[in-house]
Amino acid sequence: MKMALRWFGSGADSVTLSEIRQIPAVGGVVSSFEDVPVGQVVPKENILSLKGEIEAAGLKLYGIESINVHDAIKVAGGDRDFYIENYIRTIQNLGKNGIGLICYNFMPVFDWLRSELDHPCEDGSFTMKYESSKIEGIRPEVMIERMRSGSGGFSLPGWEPERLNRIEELFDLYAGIDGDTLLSNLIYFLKAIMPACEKYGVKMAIHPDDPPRPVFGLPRVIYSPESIRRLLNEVNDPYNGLTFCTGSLGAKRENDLVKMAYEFADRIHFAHLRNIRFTGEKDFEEAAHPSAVGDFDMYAIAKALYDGGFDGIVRPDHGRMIWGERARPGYGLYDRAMGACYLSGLFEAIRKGEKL
Ligand code: DNO
Repeated sequence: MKMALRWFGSGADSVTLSEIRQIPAVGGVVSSFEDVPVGQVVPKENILSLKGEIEAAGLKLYGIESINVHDAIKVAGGDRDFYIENYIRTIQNLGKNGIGLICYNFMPVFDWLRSELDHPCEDGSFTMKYESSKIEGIRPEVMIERMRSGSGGFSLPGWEPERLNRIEELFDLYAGIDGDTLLSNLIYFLKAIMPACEKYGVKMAIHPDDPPRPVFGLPRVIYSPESIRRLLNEVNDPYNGLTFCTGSLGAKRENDLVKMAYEFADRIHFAHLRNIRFTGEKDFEEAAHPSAVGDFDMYAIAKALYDGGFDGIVRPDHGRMIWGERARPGYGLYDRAMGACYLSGLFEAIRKGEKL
């Protein structure tokens, strides 16, 4: 197990590499190429410069989160093979330069969604909230209108804001794409890239859908043990793996995170370990990492990963804003640093406990 922090890159992150370097137990980061548009090949030069900057700070670049997948691939557009070819060239450039992990998602139109980013908590910290009534069941036209007028009720922290200008076009693209079609488009993509992943040693780790159910009429593809099992079996290659995001999968109460961690451990290449506190059947607030303050048993999840043979990268996930920090939603320094230490402690205890 290697402990990482997500770092968006100089200029794109309020947290610096030298701050990350001071967190005990964190040996590296996962990072991204925010200046390379989705669908384009990530040039070798960008990879070398990112890697060089991170290594100069005494850290390692453990992987890329994310190399986003172009919509043409997700909807099987006429030019999907062109974009798949570009993705393969990116895999080649990464692998040849020693980067062996890509986290990506196959969510239509949006990345993760929350209804509130800055909710004041009793203890003086601020956290993110998800209220299903503000997101699920809302018709796309209503949602688009609310987004444009800023009267939201929801926020898009993981999204490129310029996509708002093309939002109708994006929704039109996905009209008629149901869950099965989306899954077969994902399988087509994975089968096409697997030879390159094997050749260049790059593991693919799909991030589950967040929230794990349809939003604004858009289908989902990775949200339950059955859907994960199906994908892993359809493309039964060790390079086709999972980002085990406890907060995303665990927001569906039926998902037994401990069982899932154990069952999929050998195909989990990357783990996002965070905790949430349910405030309703589908509603939740993002909690700090320890089991004591949320609804997940983080020890049992870490133990299931360990016992199942997981040996990938772990990172703390969304942190609250504490001690007056202002940062990208979920991605400040302090709460994530505490999360990294807590999670490292769990893994150390589990590892050493075996020998006593
Ligand atoms: C949220 C993140 C996601 C994730 C992407 C992967 O905090 O986990 O934005 O990076 O879905 O493509």
